[in-house]
Parts: sequence; C-alpha cells; structure tokens
Amino acid sequence: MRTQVAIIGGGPAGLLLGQLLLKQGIETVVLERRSREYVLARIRAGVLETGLTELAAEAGVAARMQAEGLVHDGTLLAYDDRSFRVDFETLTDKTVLVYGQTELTKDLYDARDAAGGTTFFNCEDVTLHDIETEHPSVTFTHDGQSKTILCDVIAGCDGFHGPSRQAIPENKRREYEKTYPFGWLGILSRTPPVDEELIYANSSRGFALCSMRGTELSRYYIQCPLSDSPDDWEDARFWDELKRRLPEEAADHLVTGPSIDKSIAPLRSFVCEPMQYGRLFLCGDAAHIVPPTGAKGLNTAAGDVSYLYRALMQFYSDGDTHGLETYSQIALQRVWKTQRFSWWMTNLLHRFPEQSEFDLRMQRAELAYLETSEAARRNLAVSYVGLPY
Ligand code: RFL
Ligand code: PHB
Repeated sequence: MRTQVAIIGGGPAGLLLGQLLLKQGIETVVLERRSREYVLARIRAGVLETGLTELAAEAGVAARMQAEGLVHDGTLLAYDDRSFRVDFETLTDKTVLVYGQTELTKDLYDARDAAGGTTFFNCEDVTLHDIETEHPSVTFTHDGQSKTILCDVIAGCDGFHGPSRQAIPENKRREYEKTYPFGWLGILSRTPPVDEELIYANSSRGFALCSMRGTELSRYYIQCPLSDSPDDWEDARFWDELKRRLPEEAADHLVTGPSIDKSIAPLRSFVCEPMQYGRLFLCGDAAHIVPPTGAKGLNTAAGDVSYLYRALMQFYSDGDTHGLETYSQIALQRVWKTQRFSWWMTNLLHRFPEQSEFDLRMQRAELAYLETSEAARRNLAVSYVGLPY
C-alpha cells in the first residue's frame, strides 16, 4: 500500500493533521493502536485556544464545537479562602473555548469517515523503517495480517508511549524531563458546574481545579499522592476533600452527585529535541508533555500540527523542503514557551513535599502580586489564551 503521509496515532494531533491534509488533496493513512471506542472513551483536555479552534475551522470540523462549546473570557484563581479573576478578554482581547477533547476527537473521526480517509484501528507492532531516506515505510499487523505502507513522510502522532520518538537513534536525540511528586485525581459528574468559570485553587491541602464539559456536566480535579489509586477515593471522600480545598463560598455552592469517570494522571514535563529526523516528524505528546495546570497539552499539539501542515503544503505544492527542514526548530520555540508556562502554573498552585515555610510565602506573594497587578495578570492571560503560532 502507498500513501503520501503515514500518520501514526489516531488521537487529536494525528486526526487533525489528517483532516487538514485531506482537505488539500494530500493522501494520508492513519494507524491507531486502540479501537475507536477506546479512543473515544478517554476523558482528557477541555480548554481550547483560539489557534486550535481556528485550525479546526480550517479542517472543516468546527461546527459542533462552535455550537456547543462554552466561551470563557476569564478564570478564577483562589488562595487563602478568597478568589480573584483574570479577565482574558480585557487583558488580551481573546477568549478560550471549553469543549472536550473527546468531542473534538469524535468530530474528527466523523469528518474522516465522511471524507473517505483510510484509518486502521487495533494496529499491532507498528514499526518505522528507512526514516533517514526519502522513501520511508511503516509496517504493522492488522487482523493477523502483516501490512506495509510506503510513503513520503511519517507523522509521529502516537503520544508519549508510541514507537515514533524511539525510532530516532538515541545518539541523535536529547530528552529533557521533570516528574512531579504528585498526580491529579479527576472525576466527571452529571452535575451543574460550581461556577460558570474555571476555578484554580491553591490550598494548604493541595491543588484543586473546578472545570466543566457543559452546563450540566462537571469536571473536577484534586492533587493527590502518586501512590493513591482511584479505588481509594469513594465519591463522598472526593467531594469532601474538594470542598475543603475551595473558598467557602464556592464550597457552599458545590452540587455533588455520582461520578461517571474517575482516574489519576501523573504530572510530567518532557521535551524531545529535535522533533524531526529525516522524513519523520513528531507532533504533540509524542514529542513533549506538560503538566495539565496550564491546559496546554492539546493546544501545543495543535501548534505542531499547524507548522507541519503548512510545511507539507509547501512541499507538495512546489517541492519546497524549507518548511520541513525548519519544522523542529520553529515548533520547539513555541514548545519551550508553553513548557515554561505550564511549569510556572504548576509551581504556583501545588503543594510540594519539600516546600519550606519560605517557599510557601513566595507562592502566596506571587498570588498576591497577580491579584493586585494588572501587568502580572496580563502575563498569565497572554499564555493562557495561547501564544501565536
Ligand atoms: P494522544 O491523545 O495520546 O494520542 C496518541 C494516539 O496514538 C496512539 N498510539 C499508537 N498508535 C499506533 N501504534 C502505536 N504503537 C501507538 N501508541 C500509541 C494512542 O492510542 C493514541 O490514540 O496524543 P496527541 O494526539 O498528541 O494529543 C495530546 C493530548 O491528548 C494531550 O496533550 C492532552 O490531553 C493533555 N491535556 C490537556 N491539554 C490541553 O490542551 N488542555 C487541557 O485542558 C488538558 N487537560 C490533559 C488534560 C491531559 C490529561 N491527562 C489524562 C494526561 C487533563 C488531563 C487529566
Ligand atoms: C479540564 O477541563 O479537563 C481541564 C481544564 C483546565 C486545565 C486542565 C484540565 O488546566
């Protein structure tokens, strides 16, 4: 089998790239390790930058997002039993859209089906070959049969654990990593959100985040030890702990109910340099991970997709390889800026095991500075709504 761009990974990065290329008449094949049902059952990101919503519109998949997504023009930060607002619209002229990654992924699969794009689910043993040549290929097993895809370019969109990054020889890549000594326990519940805006809370008991997926669907997170398992957290215990971490006024308004999803995610900062090797180009979590505190993972993946898409258009329209050659360098500039923001937000809002009294005062001083300085709030808002591509 032959295609122009072989895309490994049918998550949001791979599917968005596939849809953008398909619209330009560039052929793609998507290889996904899991079943479609499995991919669509994963609950992940919820906050989309304008850059991503514009890219989705360019890919022709923004209709439902525009109809059902919730426009947020600010967010709340809480500490010391009070909260203050960061007004994105006044500070940056921009807003963000609250729309689940799961819904976006569904929209992308529906669009791919409608356009007749080829997708293989349940692929096993996906292996990359000859990536340093102009004729790379991918082999895999599907329905017990070995298959080969010959292509011009491979887009490695297979997340943190996929094979693409590992296909770059070890002596040709450098990895930068920081792991955090805690995780996020997240739940989804069919209850109205506690506030119409997100609340990021720094509390002496640890971080908490109130988010949502709709007017009757809430998403809440609390910082928890990495040794905990979701089974340790019965719903009643979760709600009790969440309330204790929120300002009293919010806690009093919290509507609780049965959880419909509960999971723990570890927090990590990670970057692989370079993001390309020969004809292999990494996008999204395959190349970098951020802790979710700044809501940047999916959005940074979209930034990569935007750069790679434009480079591929150049390549296929007139054989110009400049965009492909500079992809890694350009993408990494934005990647490190979002790493910085996510790391800073994480440090600002969490409790760390080895924090001294002085460290805690610094955290509080930083929050007080944000509360009282418009310049400081603008600094936060500019990164939160999304740096330009
Ligand atoms: P994905 O979504 O991991 O998709 C990769 C796909 O590749 C497949 N795959 C393979 N396919 C073929 N062969 C193999 N050998 C393969 N190995 C893996 C996988 O099955 C999968 O389908 O990566 P992608 O597309 O780069 O997308 C990245 C985002 O998913 C991720 O960055 C975000 O979810 C991060 N994130 C958030 N990002 C935001 O921008 N805003 C948020 O509000 C936000 N909240 C979050 C988050 C991530 C979280 N977790 C669970 C880590 C909240 C949480 C709790
Ligand atoms: C979410 O709704 O899942 C969410 C929102 C904001 C974040 C992280 C996750 O910073």
